[in-house]
Amino acid sequence: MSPRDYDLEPFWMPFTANRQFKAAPRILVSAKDMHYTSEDGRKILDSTAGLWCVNAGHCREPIVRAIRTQAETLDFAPTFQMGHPGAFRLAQTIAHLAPGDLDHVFFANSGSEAVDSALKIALAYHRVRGEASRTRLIGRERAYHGVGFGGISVGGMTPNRKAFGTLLPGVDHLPHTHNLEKMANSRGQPDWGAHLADELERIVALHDASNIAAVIVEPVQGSTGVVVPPKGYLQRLRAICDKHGILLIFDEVITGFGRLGKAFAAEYFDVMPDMITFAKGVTSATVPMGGVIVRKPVYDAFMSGPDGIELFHGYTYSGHPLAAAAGEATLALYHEERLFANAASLAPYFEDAVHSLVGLPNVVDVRNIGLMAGIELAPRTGKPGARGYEALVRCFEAGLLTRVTGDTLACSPPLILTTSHIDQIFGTIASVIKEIA
Ligand code: PXG
Repeated sequence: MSPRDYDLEPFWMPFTANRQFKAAPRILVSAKDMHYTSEDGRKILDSTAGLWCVNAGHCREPIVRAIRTQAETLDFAPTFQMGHPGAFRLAQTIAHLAPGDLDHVFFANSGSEAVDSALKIALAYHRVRGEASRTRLIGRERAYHGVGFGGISVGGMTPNRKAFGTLLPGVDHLPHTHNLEKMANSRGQPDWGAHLADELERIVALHDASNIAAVIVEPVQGSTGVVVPPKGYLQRLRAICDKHGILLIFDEVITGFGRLGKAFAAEYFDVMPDMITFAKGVTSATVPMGGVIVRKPVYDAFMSGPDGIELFHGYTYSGHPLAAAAGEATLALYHEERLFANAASLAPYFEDAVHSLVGLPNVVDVRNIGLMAGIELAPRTGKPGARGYEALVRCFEAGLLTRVTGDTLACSPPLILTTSHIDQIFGTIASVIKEIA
């Protein structure tokens, strides 16, 4: 290992126990395809596609080339009152990939900005149609929608909310659908829990539909540890939203771009939301980008409103040329290598492999869908998260990058993986689980 030419101290790391990390840092210095290389020169198998995002695998040549060429050709073009071809071409490709009439794309630079954009579009949509009283937003417990004030307001992860005051007013939360007694070790969608969608009717009864703008959910909750929607649940949410004129937003920042073996979870579950938020996989995380895909009637409502600027919202870097080039090259690679189909065809093998962990010490639940899996460990008495964190550290020492949230390990590998990678992922996790008390 060469000596570090940098100091660890000045960087305030996000979502990381800084003091714990800096005492024993895990530094990644390069990556290729399914692997990272650590600072001490070890190859680390990536079972999480970075942070649920490197869907095409690391440092793929066609994407690298596209970014390099773009940087040499047009580094930046103003977003307002100007355009550049890449943003339009990428929007068109995304619109083609999205199901039904989800056919207009608004670009942001992250999932958090995508969520903020979608919530604002929902409010402005009702207003432009003369229903300005529809202002309430409905999220869900345990949801992760990023860290902007919009996202943490509709989000449902207590630690992400508790330090930050009163958040957005007028937000309600649906109950989450995870229940160990009713659904432990389900393969794919649990049979139990569709009725939890009916809680939306109670919220509507409380406030009246005329005051409710939108419901936002992750079709599969990712960050909280892979919570798969019960059979029929998303369909019921859709039906209740339809009945009351409420917009349904799917936050597909994780599930978009092949994670479930289809372009979007909306297609996988055959449920059409009014908007989809995306980020991560759109560029395979090579350049930050996020966005919202909007159904035609929503877009049309704005375009038939008063003349002038239809939506007073946008970012300096909306549709940034480097991100657009990376996105185009990434989507082309997904297509050429049939990576969504690869994900779909490996999903049953992945499912069997993760369920082989059922019955190991302290494993209280194993859950999966597509190429997403959660392995929930029992917490140590009085020390929630400690067992999960130890598992993460030991996996890393054994050459495997995994993800932990509380005591749940999560896997979401790049879509280029093979069965031997799957064997290595769950073989390593099994031996680590057997080692730790
Ligand atoms: N929505 C969803 C569903 C997400 O998963 C965001 C929005 C926000 O995206 P940005 O790009 O603003 O981070 C996310 C992000 C984890 C983890 O370890 C998950 C995310 C981010 C960081 C860590 O589970 N998801």
